[in-house]
Amino acid sequence: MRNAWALRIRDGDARALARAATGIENRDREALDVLRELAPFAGHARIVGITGPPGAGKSTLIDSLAAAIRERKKTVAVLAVDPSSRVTGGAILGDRIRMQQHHADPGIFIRSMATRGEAGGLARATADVARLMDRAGKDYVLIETVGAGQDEIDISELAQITVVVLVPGMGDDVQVIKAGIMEIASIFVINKADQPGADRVEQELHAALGLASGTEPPVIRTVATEGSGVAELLDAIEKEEPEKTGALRSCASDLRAGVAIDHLGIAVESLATTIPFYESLGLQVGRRETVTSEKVNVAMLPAADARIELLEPSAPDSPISHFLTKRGPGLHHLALRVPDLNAAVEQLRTSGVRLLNEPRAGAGGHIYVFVHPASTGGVLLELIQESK
Ligand SMILES: Nc1nc2c(ncn2[C@@H]2O[C@H](COP(=O)(O)OP(=O)(O)OP(=O)(O)O)[C@@H](O)[C@H]2O)c(=O)[nH]1
Ligand SMILES: [Mg+2]
Repeated sequence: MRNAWALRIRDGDARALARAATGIENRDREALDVLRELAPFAGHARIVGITGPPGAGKSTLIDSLAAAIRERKKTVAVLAVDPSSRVTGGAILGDRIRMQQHHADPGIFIRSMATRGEAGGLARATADVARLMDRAGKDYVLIETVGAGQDEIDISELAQITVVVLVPGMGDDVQVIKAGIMEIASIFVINKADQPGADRVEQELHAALGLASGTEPPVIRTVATEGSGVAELLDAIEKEEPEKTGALRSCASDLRAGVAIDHLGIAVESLATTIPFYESLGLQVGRRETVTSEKVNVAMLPAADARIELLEPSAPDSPISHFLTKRGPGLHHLALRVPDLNAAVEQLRTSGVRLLNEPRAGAGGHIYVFVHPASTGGVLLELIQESK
């Protein structure tokens, strides 16, 4: 590590860490470089999302949980996410006051994050700050978000373990929540168990879970204001097998450094009938070729920095013929250009992602690898080494 700022963070300098977090929220180049510099340390922390309806006691619970973590001599970062839609000032202020008792403790890092205006900006900043905390060496990263409907940030995308907080009096709301966040819960908490109706909500929950298949996640009752049940919650979190995908996501920011869309591959029955449509939009065929090894005729139509790649089978046993038979014409693959293909491949492998081939040279001599659609949201993904 050559970056002095990054070195200070690894030395446990809390101010250097806080400054990096702010820089990352502001998409400051130097701070993002620090994040990349720390990449070798990725994957240490347990990233725990705490989600649930407004006022469920998430902040109070996190406060107690942080204290319990510190008692076990572990370090923790707390990120509270406040989408602009619900920033009244009160929530963040309340959290600050509550958290003040921890402020003297360098083992706890606390940050409230509000939206930066840009769509998806909060999610991205939160993810990167969480990665920073992981790479800085924190043992736990706790992220508070409001779930159920207000999906400014999809916590399950980021967290390895997702704790869904329910409260008495939710009644049929449990059924409603089921549609959204039931699936992502690794652990359920019934907070405010000191209030009437805890039994009822637990029954509703079990009924809802009973309808779903698979093993039931643990259900833990807490009274966050008194800290009861919190040790059990921490035990459950420690026992959970962190999702593998989390590790991949913790690296996404490095991959993103220079990632660009290279092209979109579209499988077509006939180039001759498809090309005129794209030409009518003002695109022009830049290159045509037949790739004999893949049995495909290719037409490349440059569009700004990327290209549209039309793929027509050149033989009945072409992979594109199979695709057309199975799925019909349409998006065949997405190709992304990455700055360091070998590093990307290594990270994907460590994360258990399915690669379809060893990196190899394709048309035009570029090196590429295919990633199975199961890992990418359903589309075949081609990763291409950016030419130096
Ligand atoms: N009786 C009781 N009250 C609780 C409990 N946990 C939290 N509260 C209270 O519930 C209120 C809301 O708590 P918060 O921790 O701010 O809830 P939150 O889910 O973080 O709220 P938002 O961030 O605004 O969505 C506060 O007045 C807490 O003191 C509990 O276990 N029992
Ligand atoms: Mg809160």
